[in-house]
Amino acid sequence: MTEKFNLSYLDTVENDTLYHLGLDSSNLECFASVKVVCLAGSQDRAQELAQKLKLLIDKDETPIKAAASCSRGEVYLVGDVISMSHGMGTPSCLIFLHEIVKLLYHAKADLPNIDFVRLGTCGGIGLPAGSMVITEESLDDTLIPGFEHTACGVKKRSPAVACKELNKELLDLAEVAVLGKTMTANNFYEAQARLDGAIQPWYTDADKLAFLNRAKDMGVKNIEMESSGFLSFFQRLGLRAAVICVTLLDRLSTDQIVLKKEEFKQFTDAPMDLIMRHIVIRLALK
Ligand code: R2B
Ligand code: URA
Repeated sequence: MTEKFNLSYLDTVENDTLYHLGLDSSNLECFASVKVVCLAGSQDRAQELAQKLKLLIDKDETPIKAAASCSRGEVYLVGDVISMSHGMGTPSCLIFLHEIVKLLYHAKADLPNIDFVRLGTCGGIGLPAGSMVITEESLDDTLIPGFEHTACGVKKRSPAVACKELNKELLDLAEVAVLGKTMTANNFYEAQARLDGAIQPWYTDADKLAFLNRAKDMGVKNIEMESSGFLSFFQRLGLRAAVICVTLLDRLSTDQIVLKKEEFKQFTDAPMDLIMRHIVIRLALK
């Protein structure tokens, strides 16, 4: 279901407030030639990627400054690439998606030719920690495909399928990556069938494994908290979007993430390295 990108109804809004970005629709010319938007959950990773991009694109190592920053998230602009944070969970992510697409529209950027890529962390299902997963399609936390959202008091389900062309471009560049389905959960604990939350679960370890194995048999490779809303948002607009996540643990073995700082960095560097290789091609950099 594509509602197609048509934001001309926003032209009647005199000075459109992008509240969570701390901007409005004036003076956005610097974003007009954006070609790739990278989104990470945390501000730290968005900043780290921006700093790496500055070295890659501008050959400059001086500390990066945010183009937009408020307490909720940060946007960095490096050459024709945005690196920004979207917070944890689909509700937070969707706010930033609405506002970044509005920003790019007001900046007169070429939206149909922009790649929107989420770089995230996740739990793997039957994959060792440190595996890179590219999402083909997302399911909700009851294993129903797509994303259910409420609009004006009405619940609707939309498909959440990644852009096939963009996925192929990323897979061709990745040294090792798995393509598969992703389960998007509304919570890190019970919705991901963890047994170590603050509320004693009604389900047993056997129930948890039965659920995770059912997901595995359906082709689910990983579990995170934003991809279904993310992919369905861009699919509704008919824009190019993909999700690359690195697994921090194998959920068939454990619920707890116990990683050394260096391991976490090594794991989360992998999706950044992949998107940078993609950016070199998209921006025709040498
Ligand atoms: C992955 O990691 C976060 C939870 O720890 C969440 O944003 C996600 O999708
Ligand atoms: N993020 C999640 O949402 N789940 C995990 O298990 C790890 C990271």
